[in-house]
Amino acid sequence: MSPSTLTPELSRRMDAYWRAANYLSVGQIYLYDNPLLKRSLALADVKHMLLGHWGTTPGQNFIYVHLNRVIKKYDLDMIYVSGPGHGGPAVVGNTYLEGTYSEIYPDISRDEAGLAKLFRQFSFPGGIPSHASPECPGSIHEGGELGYSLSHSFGAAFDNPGLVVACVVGDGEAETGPLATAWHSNKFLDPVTDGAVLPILHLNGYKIANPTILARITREELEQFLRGCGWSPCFVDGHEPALMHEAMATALDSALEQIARIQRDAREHGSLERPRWPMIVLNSPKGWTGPKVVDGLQVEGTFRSHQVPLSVNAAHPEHLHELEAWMKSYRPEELFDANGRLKEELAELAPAGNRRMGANPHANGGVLLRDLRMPDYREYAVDVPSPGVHGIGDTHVLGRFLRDVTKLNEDQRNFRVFGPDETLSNGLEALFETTERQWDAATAPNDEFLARSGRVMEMLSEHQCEGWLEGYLLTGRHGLFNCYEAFIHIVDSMFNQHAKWLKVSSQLPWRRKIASLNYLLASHVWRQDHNGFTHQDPGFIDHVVNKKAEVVRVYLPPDANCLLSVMDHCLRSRHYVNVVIAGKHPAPQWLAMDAAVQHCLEGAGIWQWASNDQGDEPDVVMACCGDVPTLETLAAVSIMREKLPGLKIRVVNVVDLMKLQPQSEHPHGLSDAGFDALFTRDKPVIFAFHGYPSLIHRLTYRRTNHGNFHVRGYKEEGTITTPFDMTVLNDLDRFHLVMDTIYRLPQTGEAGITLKQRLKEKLVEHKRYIDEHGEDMPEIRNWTWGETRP
Ligand SMILES: Cc1ncc(C[n+]2csc(CCOP(=O)(O)OP(=O)(O)O)c2C)c(N)n1
Repeated sequence: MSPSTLTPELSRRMDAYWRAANYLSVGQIYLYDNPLLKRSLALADVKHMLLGHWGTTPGQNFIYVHLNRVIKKYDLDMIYVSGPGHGGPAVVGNTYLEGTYSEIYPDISRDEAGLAKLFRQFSFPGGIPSHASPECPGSIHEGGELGYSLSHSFGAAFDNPGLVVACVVGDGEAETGPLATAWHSNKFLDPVTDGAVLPILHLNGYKIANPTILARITREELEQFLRGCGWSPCFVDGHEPALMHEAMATALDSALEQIARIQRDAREHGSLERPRWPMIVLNSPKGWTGPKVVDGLQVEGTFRSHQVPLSVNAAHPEHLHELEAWMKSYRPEELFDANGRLKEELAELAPAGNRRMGANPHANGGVLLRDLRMPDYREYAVDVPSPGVHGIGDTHVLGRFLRDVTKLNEDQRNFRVFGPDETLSNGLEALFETTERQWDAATAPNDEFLARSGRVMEMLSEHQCEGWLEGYLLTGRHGLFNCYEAFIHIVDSMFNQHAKWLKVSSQLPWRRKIASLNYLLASHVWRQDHNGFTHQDPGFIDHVVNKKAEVVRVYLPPDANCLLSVMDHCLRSRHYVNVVIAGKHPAPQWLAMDAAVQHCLEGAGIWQWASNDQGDEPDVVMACCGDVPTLETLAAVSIMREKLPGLKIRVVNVVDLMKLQPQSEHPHGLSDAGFDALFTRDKPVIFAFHGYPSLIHRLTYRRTNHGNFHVRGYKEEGTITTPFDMTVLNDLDRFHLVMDTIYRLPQTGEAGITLKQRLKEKLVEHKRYIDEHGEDMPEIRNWTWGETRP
């Protein structure tokens, strides 16, 4: 017989600790008072509304106590990610047992009074949510929306060579798309410079009302699946506590020794082989140790244990006794002293200080956050001697800046660029002058920019890019996600969850601010002419602006110098989600660097050089937001200034979209006076917008002049066509903008009518030309502001 991993004494104490955590979990779900059951349980001791999830909780408590043991044994720097974060009672209970909870929330003290508050606050008005929410120490992953635990864990492990991230993956969670792909994250982990992720697949067999797929395939299939994803799984099966403690302890020791060996081989012996990282499959009953049968139906080990297994209320008086018996089955008198404090022989099982998973600074990333070393973005400026000069493509200019951000922070190893195979395609090729794509799978001749270690992370999964970046940021580092604009929608929901995390965590004084989540959306709607309709969707910003104003920022720089200024700001900012939309195709440049800085500082402003209303009220405001709308607006203005010279035109460009919202709604919002000063109180505003027109109306509906806002933007017309035709199809082109203006300004009289007729003919000519030649008319392709400027 092989020697046991646990001595009987340690096994006994670990079991007691697990029972204590289970007791606290049941207490949180059920009890309003009487936390130590010092008197017989009465209905008045039970909460009126019973909310929470028991099913996953005992398994997570079991895992936690076992992780505590290995943290101490191997002196591990470990954090805990709870995939089924609805097991909130487990993480809250365990951080309470280890002491971190009371350190952060002294009111929840380690005594009977604290216990009563701990129980009462759970899923209770004014209390805490039932998930591993930001309020819970040690959490970087709320786990409310399932699917992201492994991605977050890998993000946390990148560039943290000493860290082990223990990641509990729900077997239901494992059915989600993001999680199913996340197993492959192991091909992106550098065993030398990154830490380790230890997945613990919690195979408790059920979701809310169904079995899980992974629990209902053969063991062989499951093992082959996990091995096929590159893992070395170790199975811990059963339900008998003593046997399970021993099996889990042995599995964990083995896993951690494998991790140490892999890291030693790579770090000390230079092994270049892709490691087969260990993982654990914990096959234990759902609702383990809870009520076995309720009202004649099996509960333990079934889906029925998912939430609250016993409904305790006046209608079910017998359930009250069952609850009491259930709680007493943990023998609380053996676990807590008369004052409600965990007995010392158990308390000492938890690690000390920052080794406690609730106190690990990686799980409060702002504590570890160091500023990026930033190059001076002005040095990357495009020379703009006069507005309208030719540009190479704005993101290509930005790429050089990002290259040097990467270079300057190479030693700090705290900056990465994430993207689904689009870093080159989005125009950021300069990055590869200084770094590579991190890739630990095989390489072949003709591969480009692949290396075991690199600052660029590319997997064709927007979910992984987003999840990795979030995990990276939440553990105190910086980064950028570059993506096609249309496909960023894939992570709409992940963005939601991150924005919610930022909102809640910003209200917790002990949680330090983290670096902002920066999106660079290149390859945008207007220049997806070669990919067509499927690639044309500017709606992500409509989605983003739903979130709390304190959290979200949206920037549409009209040219490269503005993009540099905006990105410099975003990379320095904290606790926001910044969305930056920029073009990669050659495009005119409007502002020299000083003017760009000033313009971005103001967020929205009058372009005097393009306007002719100097010192006067204009007849019309030509507003634009986004690079292509800016180009079309200026082209429209140049037509009008030539053909309708009497017209007083004001050009307003908006970089910071949130300037449009009232000050009361968004911290960036212009005051009403400031807004009126740009857009007037009563003149027509022809607004050319990058996205869906309704967004501008949504943001400005409270403004005095809103009734005169006429917005042109994407109206879901697109196909493979020429760049200019994209704008024509959506009535955003220069000709339509001029015609719109004439329509709103009857004073343009005969000249206006004649011009309108001419432009209609132009549109016909345009259509005929592109149909024949497959490209835009020379006068469109070659138009520049300078040449036609009156
Ligand atoms: C993306 C997503 N879809 C659906 C749900 C609703 N939901 C909550 S728990 C759950 C079942 C989870 O099963 P599993 O991951 O196995 O967790 P456990 O059984 O351990 O509770 C579901 C479907 C959710 N939270 N997130």
